[in-house]
Amino acid sequence: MTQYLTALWRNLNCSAAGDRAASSMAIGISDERIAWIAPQADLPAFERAPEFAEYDGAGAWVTPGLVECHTHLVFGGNRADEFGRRLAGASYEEIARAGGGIVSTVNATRAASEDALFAAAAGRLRCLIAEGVTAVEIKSGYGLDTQTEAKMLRVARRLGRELPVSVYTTFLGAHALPAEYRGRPDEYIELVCTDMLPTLAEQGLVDAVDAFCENIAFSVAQCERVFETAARLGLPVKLHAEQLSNIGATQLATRYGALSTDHLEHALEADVAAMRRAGTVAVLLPAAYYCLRETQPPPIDLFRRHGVPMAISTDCNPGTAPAVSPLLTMNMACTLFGLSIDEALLAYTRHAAQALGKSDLHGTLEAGRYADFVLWDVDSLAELVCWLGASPCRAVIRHGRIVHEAPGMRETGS
Ligand code: DI6
Ligand code: FE
Repeated sequence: MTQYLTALWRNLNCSAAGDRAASSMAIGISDERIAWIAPQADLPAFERAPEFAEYDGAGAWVTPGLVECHTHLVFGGNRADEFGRRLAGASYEEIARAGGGIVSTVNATRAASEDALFAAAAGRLRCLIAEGVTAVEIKSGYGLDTQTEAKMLRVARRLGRELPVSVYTTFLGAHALPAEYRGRPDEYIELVCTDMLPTLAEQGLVDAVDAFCENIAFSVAQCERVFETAARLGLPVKLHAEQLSNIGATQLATRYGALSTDHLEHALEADVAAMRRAGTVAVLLPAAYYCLRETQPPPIDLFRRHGVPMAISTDCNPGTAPAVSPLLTMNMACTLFGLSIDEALLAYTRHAAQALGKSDLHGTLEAGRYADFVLWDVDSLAELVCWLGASPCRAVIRHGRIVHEAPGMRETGS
């Protein structure tokens, strides 16, 4: 077995998320994957092999690499002015109906060059990586025409090539109605289904399909047309559902076997039961809830009772969640929604990978998964969640290589 080793990580208090047994473990890596996880006491036999490098984790805690399963990371401009308007009393809906909100980001995104979009998104993505993210989902949805949606998705793909993170793309053409289709939402949906989605899928730019099913966005019938198109193209679906009201979004998504439904503040028990039957993950986005000062949290107890896995993500976007901190977002999920520490850690690893349909690659420390993990300078995993504004991240390892190191990291050669 040792001839396959390229690196050995030892002195780790190894704990899969949710597993509180803190014993010293070592992780063997081969071909970018975890080859084995063994007690440190078993190491001497391996250590004699000449061909592997060794890295001393010096008692750090290790978790799987964090998985961001819901972001709108690529966009032009920013909407800091809306923050001020909301503080002065305007609601998200009012701002959206007055031509602000998503549509103003659409204008900025259409005007931005591909390089400018890349540079701005790369800065945000580096913040995520520095807090332990090794896989991220990135949605389109600020182009709302075929050309700009393609531009956004190409930028997302380029981020995955040039930064040390796995990128999964989601087409969100049905995010908002572009100004040129005002009063003609069905015609816009027709464009999405007959031109945009098939063209972008053909170009290999789409891993999954999302829509915004809400009174201020698209109806159940309109989202269903998008899902029918996705199904015809063999693409998995997910849905922005029950964020501001309940118009039957989750019921639609589960009929199409959605990977996830996201937000869910207004989900009812029948929705949660349908999610359980369909194997749909509940993606919680507490930063958006916080920024919009919502008052109705998602029904966490129903998810627990029905055994629906919960994931958490930043929802990083310029309007409702200008958030690039997974750790702060976990804290919000615990403080605002009442998740336990173990639930929050599982939500950012195993369940987030499940929400992307990528459990075979990400989200757990197991032989065969990518060697994606994070070393944390903490005494217990609770510390990951309890601090506000500090990152105890010591090192991020992706595909078996160190891709981010915090100052003070001690590396030993073999
Ligand atoms: N729900 C959200 O959380 C984001 N999009 C959506 O459909 C918000 C996007 C924005 O305000 O720019
Ligand atoms: Fe979103």
